[in-house]
Amino acid sequence: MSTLTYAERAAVHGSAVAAKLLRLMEEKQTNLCASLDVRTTAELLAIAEQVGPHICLLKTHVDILEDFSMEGTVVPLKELAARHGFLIFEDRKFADIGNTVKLQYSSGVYRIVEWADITNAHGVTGPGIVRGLKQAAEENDVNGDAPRGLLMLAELSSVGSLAHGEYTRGTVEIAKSDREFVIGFIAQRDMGGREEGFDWLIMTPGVGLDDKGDALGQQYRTVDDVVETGSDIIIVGRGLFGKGRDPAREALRYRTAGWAAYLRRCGRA
Ligand code: 5BU
Repeated sequence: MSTLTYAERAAVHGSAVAAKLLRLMEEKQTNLCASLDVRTTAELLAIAEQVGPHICLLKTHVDILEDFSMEGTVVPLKELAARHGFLIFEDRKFADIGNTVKLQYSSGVYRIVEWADITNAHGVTGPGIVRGLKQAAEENDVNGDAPRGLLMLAELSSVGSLAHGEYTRGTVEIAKSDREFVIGFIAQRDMGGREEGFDWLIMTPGVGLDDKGDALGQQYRTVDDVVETGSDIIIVGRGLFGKGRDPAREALRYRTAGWAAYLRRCGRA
């Protein structure tokens, strides 16, 4: 795993969006990504406002929202992102042929490519998925001011996931097909690549300090555990806002734990 600081990595990173994210992590001193699976735009914006000062990234599943619209949801969310200084990650988990995912990314109700800095994809359909999504990202970025990055789904947090061994290795190979657009992985541990010149960001869901899991297969690991095994960004959802929790307080708690674990890994603690 990387023992460099986020600032050191930002300075030389080949992806504009990864460099931007690493820079703001260092500036804000946070490696926390808030995952807000809520049903209404009002809830999404209210929690985003509370956790905004503590996060580097906000992860959405916009298809859960009952009232999504570009004007009502995306515009205020982008305003919050600019004001608090965080990027947006739509956890779309694309999983189709290149031509189809290109359309899914750029069109329909959500037009994800227009507003999400980062999205993700499964490797199951092969490297065409990266090419299709990249084409949509390039066509959207006509002015050169909307860099986009893709995470490949190398591993999952849920019980009985089939994404391990050969599947994970194959997904890593697909990631190597595009050095600029693929910025890293959703994974539970480091995915290597540094000896070949890759500096992938590892983002890890399934993080919780108070619960072991849920009734539907989710499994939680601690902040220290995931950072020690190579996670660069911890993704926390219900740990922040579930069970009547106070999102601002919990975000500060996870952020403090995540930053301390990162400093220890870099030998700076
Ligand atoms: P939670 O409330 O912290 O359990 O939410 C976890 C989020 O991360 C949720 O949005 C999932 O879709 C997402 N997730 C996950 O939990 N595990 C995985 O392996 C992947 C995504 Br990939």
